[in-house]
Formats: sequence, structure tokens, C-alpha cells
Amino acid sequence: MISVLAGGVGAARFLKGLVLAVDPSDVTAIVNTGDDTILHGLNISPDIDTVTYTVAGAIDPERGWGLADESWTAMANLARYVAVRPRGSTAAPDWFNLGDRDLATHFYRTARLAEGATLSDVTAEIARAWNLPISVLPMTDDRVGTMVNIIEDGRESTVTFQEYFVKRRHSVPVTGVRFHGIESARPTFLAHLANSDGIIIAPSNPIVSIGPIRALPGVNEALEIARDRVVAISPIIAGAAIKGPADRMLLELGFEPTVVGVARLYAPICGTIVIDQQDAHRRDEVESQGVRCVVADTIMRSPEITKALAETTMRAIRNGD
Ligand code: FO1
Repeated sequence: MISVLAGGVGAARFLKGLVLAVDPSDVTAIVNTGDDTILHGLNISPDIDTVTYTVAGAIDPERGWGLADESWTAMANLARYVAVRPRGSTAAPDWFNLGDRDLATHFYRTARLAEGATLSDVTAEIARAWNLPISVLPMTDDRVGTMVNIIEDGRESTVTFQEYFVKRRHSVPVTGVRFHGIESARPTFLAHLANSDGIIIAPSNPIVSIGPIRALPGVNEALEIARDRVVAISPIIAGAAIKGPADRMLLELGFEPTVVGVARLYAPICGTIVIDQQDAHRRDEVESQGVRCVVADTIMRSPEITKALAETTMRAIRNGD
């Protein structure tokens, strides 16, 4: 069994290549739910949906989130209510775009959770509806919320992850991140970690995508024990993130936004780190952090390149013993 610790777009693209390189029925994606939010009374799990839609081949390829061939009639009609919304009301949140087709997923998830199903159950049902060849598991069935401290107009405040990422287009400085509810949340996947032949840390944001998964009670310790079977793919290439604010966020929170900084963060829990060929000259510095270093093409521009990256990652797992 292969477990993949996953955030959103980068992880989803990697999984799409992994299923070409190994038997997909051996793969479980363990997905961050710290980005989950409730809007319009709907339970929205963006990273789970990004993984599901991408592996299903249904994702919008340009945006990297939401469904292809989407229409936006429901969103357009919200404008009518924005105009009459009383001051202070959070109804009609028009800053978070939910496509008409995508809404069906949130309707189903919300209704099933209201019936008492767990998020794990519902996620498996949605995966089945999309004929996914892999298993998708939320990191926890309990509510965890990533909260971001930001500075805006010179003032510090705390907002939810989506209020930072989408509403403010991750354009404001971050001074801290915490995971509300994490202490009492139970991970769904400790047995998976113990039984996995390999654990892959996908190329996701180390702070807000992999961070919540690691912070669940018992997970970091389980990864330390499994360390020789854990391989991480750096989401940072030549000092920058391909997509999203990972580079800026690392810097703002006092970490080095380079492959060396990523190696330092992951060294306690991973035996090998895969870095991009553009960073090949930093191999010795990465290894000086106490991890083995493998160089590959990590920019997932095509299914062939992504499959080759997955094969390299699998070889690194096998050589970890
Ligand atoms: N990202 C945006 O930048 N703008 C949006 O309006 C937006 C809507 C959205 C709806 C459903 C969904 O599953 C994802 C959505 N995302 C949107 C992406 C999401 O905010 C991020 O991908 C993750 O939370 C970060 O991994």
C-alpha cells in the first residue's frame, strides 16, 4: 500500500501521474481538510474535491480547481441578494466561486453529513461516483480549521484559510498559522501509515497543506517511525512555488523558501527528498540536513513527466531500506 499525504493542486497532479506508475488500487490519498469551509450552509472540502476531480480527469485544467465545462448561473444570481444583505451578514458570499456542476458535490456532502455520515464515508461515496481508481481519505472526520494571522492596512487579524487564500488572493503578509481544533481531532489514517510500503509527501505547501496533517495527534511520531519509507517531493523549485503562496509564506514565517529549507522542515519525518533538476547544485546542502536527495524533473507539465516523477519517487521508496 502507498499512502500519499496531499494538499490541493500539486498533490492532485502528482496523483494523476502516480496512478500511471503503480496499481491505483494500492494508493490512498490522505487529504488536508484544514481548508474546509462552510458557505451558504454547504460543507466545502476544496482539497478533497481537487484530488477527486483531478484523478477523475474532470478538473478545470487552467484553474486547477473546480470542474471543467462549468457554468456559473447560481453565482451570478447571488448578486441580487448581495444588494439587500444587511450589514454584518455573511449571507451570499460572492467572493468564493462555486460552479453549478460543482454545487452538486457540496449539496451531496452536506446532506450526507447532516444524516450523520462521517466525512470519510461521504468522501468514499463521492470517489465512487466519479469512478476513482484510488482511495481518498480526509485526514480527519473532526473539524479542523486552518486560521491565518495576517497584516492588513497595518492591523493584525486572524482569518480562515479561504478568507486569506481566495478573498484576499493570498496577497497580504502572514504572521502566523494555527489549526483550530487540531488537539482533539483524531487522524483517520494511523493504521495506513503503519501498513504502508511507502509514504509520499506530495508537492504541497509544507505549512498549510502538509502542516495540518502532521499536526494531528500521533501523526508526526508515526512518520518519524516510518521515516525510512517516507519520500517527499519539494514544492519549492529554484526558490519559488509553481502555484500559490508557499514560497512567500515560508519566508514570512521564518523558514528558508528553498529546497534546503524544505529539507530542514521535513528531515525529522522523511528519509528522502526529491528536488527539481534546477536545484541539482544544492544536493549536498540538502543532504547535509540529514536526508537523501534525489534529483528529477518535478515540473508536472505532461502525464509522461508526472509518471516519470512518480516512478522516481517509487524507486526512492524501495531504495530507502
Ligand atoms: N480558489 C480561488 O482562487 N478562487 C475561488 O473562487 C475558488 C473556489 C473554489 C471552489 C471549490 C473548490 O473546491 C476550490 C475552490 N478554490 C478557489 C480553490 C481553493 O481555494 C484552493 O485550491 C485550496 O483551498 C488551496 O489548496
